Amino acid sequence: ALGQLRSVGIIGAPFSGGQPKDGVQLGPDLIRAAGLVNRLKEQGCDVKDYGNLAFESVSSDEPVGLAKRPRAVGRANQQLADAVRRIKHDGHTCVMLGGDHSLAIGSIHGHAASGSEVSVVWVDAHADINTPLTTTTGNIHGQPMSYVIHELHNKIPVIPNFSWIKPCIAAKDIVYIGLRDVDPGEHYILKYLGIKTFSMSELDRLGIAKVMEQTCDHIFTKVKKPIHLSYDIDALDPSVAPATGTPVVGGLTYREGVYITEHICQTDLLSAVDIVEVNPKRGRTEDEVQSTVNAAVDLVLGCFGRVREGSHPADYKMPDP
Ligand code: Z70
Ligand code: MN
Ligand code: MN
Ligand code: MN
Repeated sequence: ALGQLRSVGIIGAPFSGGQPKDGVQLGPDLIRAAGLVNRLKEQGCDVKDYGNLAFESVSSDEPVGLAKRPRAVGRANQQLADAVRRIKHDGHTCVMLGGDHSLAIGSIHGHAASGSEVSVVWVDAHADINTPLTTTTGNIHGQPMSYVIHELHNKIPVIPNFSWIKPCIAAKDIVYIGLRDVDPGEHYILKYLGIKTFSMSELDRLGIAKVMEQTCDHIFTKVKKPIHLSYDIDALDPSVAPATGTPVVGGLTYREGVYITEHICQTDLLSAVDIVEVNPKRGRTEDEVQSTVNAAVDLVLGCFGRVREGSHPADYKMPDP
């Protein structure tokens, strides 16, 4: 990682329509305010901040079936997909700051549209693979994977503002890490498609180092595709990242969470990252908000070469007395 020039393009997506709780749209500016851009530069990255997307409000957006706010979610993701495609075209590793996890639809779609096929490492307490027909909540942040997986295409009904979405990921090119709150329909889909999953139970059994080895073994079985890392902050334990819409006990430690990013960084195949579901309005204290935001920043830094052993520039000159 050290001394290697990494070019990062940041896009903010202040969108909350994939779930009901206010505040998650504040994530991008909060993560920037914690110093993300400068800290990336300090560790040797070239950084271009593309700013925040501006999402127009959708006047009439009644549910379609159970799916809530489908027109707003579809349109926001179309804008995001265009932005991610442009950032990839400009030659950067794309960092998408959400916003809720419905934004993975556009982020993955734009990433996949920019070039070759990609593999997805999904780090989350939740599988977010409900279809609009298996969902019990109607929240589209619990569904993004279902829209981008080839094998689920014939299970997806027509939804307004979703017709641009073409499935672009194969089930075999997906690995989940951190699962501990999976709906019955989602569990069926994961088994039915044979998707590789490391739930918190597997992580307890194997330890994070073996989980990451096996994650890479799985996604590198044939060709080495660029990696899309979609990181829901609620994968981390609520003691580390409490300011999120759906905290679930028994999550990743800070160290496990950062280790995932360090290992993915070392593959040199990281091509796009999502950091989603940071919601300052869900923190009960300022400390809870800061802990969550700092964790989000450290995950991004880990993606781009930060190592805990420390580092030094190649031309470091030891001072003589
Ligand atoms: C549930 C659903 C979810 C995040 C909640 C929950 C999904 N499976 N994702 N919080 N980040 O609504 O489909
Ligand atoms: Mn989640
Ligand atoms: Mn590996
Ligand atoms: Mn999620």
